[in-house]
Amino acid sequence: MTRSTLRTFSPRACFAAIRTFAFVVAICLMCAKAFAAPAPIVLTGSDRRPATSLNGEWASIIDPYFSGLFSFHHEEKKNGWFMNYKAKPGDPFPTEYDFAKAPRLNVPGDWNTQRPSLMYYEGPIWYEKDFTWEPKPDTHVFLHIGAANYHSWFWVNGQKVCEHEGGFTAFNCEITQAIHAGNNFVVAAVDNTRHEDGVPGRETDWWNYGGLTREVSLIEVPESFIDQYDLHLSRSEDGVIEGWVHVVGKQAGDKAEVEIPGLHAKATADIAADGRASIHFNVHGLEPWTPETPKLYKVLIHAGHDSIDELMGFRTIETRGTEILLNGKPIFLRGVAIHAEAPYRTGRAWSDKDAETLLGWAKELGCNYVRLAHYPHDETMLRAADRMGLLVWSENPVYWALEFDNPKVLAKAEQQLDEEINTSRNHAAIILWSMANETPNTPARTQFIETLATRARGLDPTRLITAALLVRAQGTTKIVDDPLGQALDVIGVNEYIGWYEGHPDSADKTEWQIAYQKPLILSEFGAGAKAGLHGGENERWTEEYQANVYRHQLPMLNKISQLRGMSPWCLMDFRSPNRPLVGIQDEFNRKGLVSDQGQKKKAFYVLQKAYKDGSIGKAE
Ligand code: GCB
Repeated sequence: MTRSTLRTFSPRACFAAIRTFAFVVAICLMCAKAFAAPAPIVLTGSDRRPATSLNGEWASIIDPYFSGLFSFHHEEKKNGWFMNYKAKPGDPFPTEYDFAKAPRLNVPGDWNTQRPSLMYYEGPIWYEKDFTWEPKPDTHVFLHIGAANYHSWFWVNGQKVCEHEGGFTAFNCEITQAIHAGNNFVVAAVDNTRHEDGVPGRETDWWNYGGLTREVSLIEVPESFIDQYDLHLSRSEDGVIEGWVHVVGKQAGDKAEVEIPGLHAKATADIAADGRASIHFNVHGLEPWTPETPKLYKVLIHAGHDSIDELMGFRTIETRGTEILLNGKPIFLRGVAIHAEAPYRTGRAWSDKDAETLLGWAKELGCNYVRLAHYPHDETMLRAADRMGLLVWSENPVYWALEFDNPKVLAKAEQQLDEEINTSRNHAAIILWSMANETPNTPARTQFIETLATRARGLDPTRLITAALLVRAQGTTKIVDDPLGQALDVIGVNEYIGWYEGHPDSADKTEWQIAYQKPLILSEFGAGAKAGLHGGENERWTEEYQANVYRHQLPMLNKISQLRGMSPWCLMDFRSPNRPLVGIQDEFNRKGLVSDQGQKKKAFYVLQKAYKDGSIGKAE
């Protein structure tokens, strides 16, 4: 042993080290206790349950210095200063804020488009709403949040009820112990700061809309309740619906029951010790869900005193070689990519009207499919897709470069993937779970996304796994050989020939070399155009240029023998801070086929013609 190691192990030093360690542990435990709150849960089909809406006006306080959240300077302000908004007699501090006098923000809604001073705001904003409540005996009450971008904390009557990270998935915080009869108040802190170790990370090509961007409500369920379920048409047995219903707090003798009155079919199953009841039953005369006939059935799910009245379609999706089979038949996915940007008013989309307008344009284009980029869209959009007959690619927000070697980042991506799948798994419209978009080809990235793909398959073996990959070029040949392709059922590929590289007619000379004998979806191509700007077909930003890019892309794509679908970028112009070109972009990505004000550009009609006359997608 050297002198210095001996010194390290002297009894005095040891004692000091133990004391420091104990002190650090104590501080950590205190912090953990102060910040601890039960993890939120997923409730499948929460929009089908009776709920008390908390939508509408909420009081708001802007907190750019995070003083309300993390002030360690004043003991009294620690850990959510603003949550104690009702000053108590004897409070050592004068109350320096008052939600009653604070300006209002609408929920649902991003804050950016509600107040000009908030357009560029990134940081926390505090929300508060009063409500009254009449509790029923033996129930659980959940605060349902459709989405809060990005990190959020919730208190009910001053008691912390949950914390959530991830801006595009729904979650439910149990508030049974915090809520009481009569007047109550809920306080939320929502922070849209971007982080290197976030999912997505610091850089995206869309506006970082903050706030309670989707609906908020109170959901009351019986003591024993159905939290999740999965019902789908079997791929291996004809005319069989299978899946499971999961019950929390099952009581002795409880059974789960699934009934489809329209098919005179009913299944009853025992609930196992883990709360899960396996469902498997024959149905006769089922009309499978297709884009042409998007038949939805009323499905009644019961367990104990709990019941959910669902509306579901049934179909199968699988691959065979390079084909995609919907209900056993090859299909070509005539699609378009869509951001959750609200038409006309801009901002984050959330309403039925937003969904119907966007998907209505997709139908008008002749689509049977949409890529809902680059994060999970809301239930409203998915319900509309079910109703309107549009197949869906649903996407986890693993976008561009993340900290792929950071296990915490993987955990965040996994959590969002779980929430996405567990929330949306009963939508007939969804056929593809996309793990990622345009991620750099590194071993850490490949391992990260393979882990996600395995997890997604474990959670839902009935759908196809995809990701939008980058391609590499050798002369005029585009090569798709990203090793991630091995983990996918369907290869997605983005390319911008004629926009970020070459000219529109460069597509004519382009050959494709694809390392995988799997179906391929051209998940993005496109070009920018300002609606109403006209000029020559080689003059950038004009509608003519964009239409020209589409005219040259389509024949090139038709030559890719394993092409089974496409979703050009994109349906509608959307806000992005990366697009500052004055007079043209004005902070909008202008690759939409429709402007944010609903003007259809020339390329819309080029694509519409190809989709409608069948000149693209001969595979069908
Ligand atoms: C891409 C991205 C998409 C961008 C688009 C563009 O490759 O996937 O998010 O918005 O390109 O317009 O550059």
